[in-house]
Amino acid sequence: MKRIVTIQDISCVGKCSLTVALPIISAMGVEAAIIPTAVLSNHTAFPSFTFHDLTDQIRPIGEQWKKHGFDFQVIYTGYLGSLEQIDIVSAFVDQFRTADNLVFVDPAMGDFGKLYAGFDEAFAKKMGTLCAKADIIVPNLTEAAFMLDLPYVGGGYTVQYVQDILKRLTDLGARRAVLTGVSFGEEKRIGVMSYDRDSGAFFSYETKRVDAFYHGTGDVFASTCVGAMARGESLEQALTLAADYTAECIRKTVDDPESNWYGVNFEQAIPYLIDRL
Ligand code: PXL
Repeated sequence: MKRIVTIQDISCVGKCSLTVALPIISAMGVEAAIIPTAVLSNHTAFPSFTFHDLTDQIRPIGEQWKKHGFDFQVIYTGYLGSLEQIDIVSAFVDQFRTADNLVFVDPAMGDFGKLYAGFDEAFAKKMGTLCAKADIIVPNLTEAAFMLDLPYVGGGYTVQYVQDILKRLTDLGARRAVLTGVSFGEEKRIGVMSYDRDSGAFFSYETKRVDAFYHGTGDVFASTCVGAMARGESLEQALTLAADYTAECIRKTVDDPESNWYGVNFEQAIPYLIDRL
């Protein structure tokens, strides 16, 4: 059985990070090992939250795992809470990367041109150093702009513009970069575009845009993508499945009169995900 390790926070309410990654990766038939980097009462999009830092646990967990000889087909990092955490997670990547496993970094730190609560430009630059070590990175346009020190452009951009950002992202060091939440000309569609530095190839995939915004969709997307890749799918197949499943989660949420802004009804779309495997 394939095994992923995912390193990110656990927000106890408000479906994101580990509460999304664990069930999705498990449903895909892949083992999910975790390192929780912090425990929060709820994610930081709420007006207040508790935050208990677990930075001091990351190194000793890694040391135990080395002793026991655990290895991982994918190392997937998401939301991290401090500059120090980025350094420690970078060291973990150095320790656990092998010739054939995959380092997948979701630099989860912002949306709509703004960084999440508690982050600043120094944090975004530092996240760029973790992205440099990755095989695949999956920022949105906000995260890309902050890491590259470029102005945020939220819409009305050209394919050329997105391709240029993707090339600049791989210049940071990652072999392949994916931009999520990309929407060209026709605002009724939304999707992803990727660039492979080695082959020079671009790939893009779009779905019908649902006019609603919910928190945690980036984590649903990234978790599905790593699950599919651990199962041996190509990046392009994984991106297609992840985009389709995320869209299905959003549709389920829109259809639920009791849904919330702070998370998607990803659970109700799990049968769809399994059908697609
Ligand atoms: O979904 C990204 C995310 C993860 N973890 C925490 C967050 C957010 C987004 O706001 O606050 C704690």
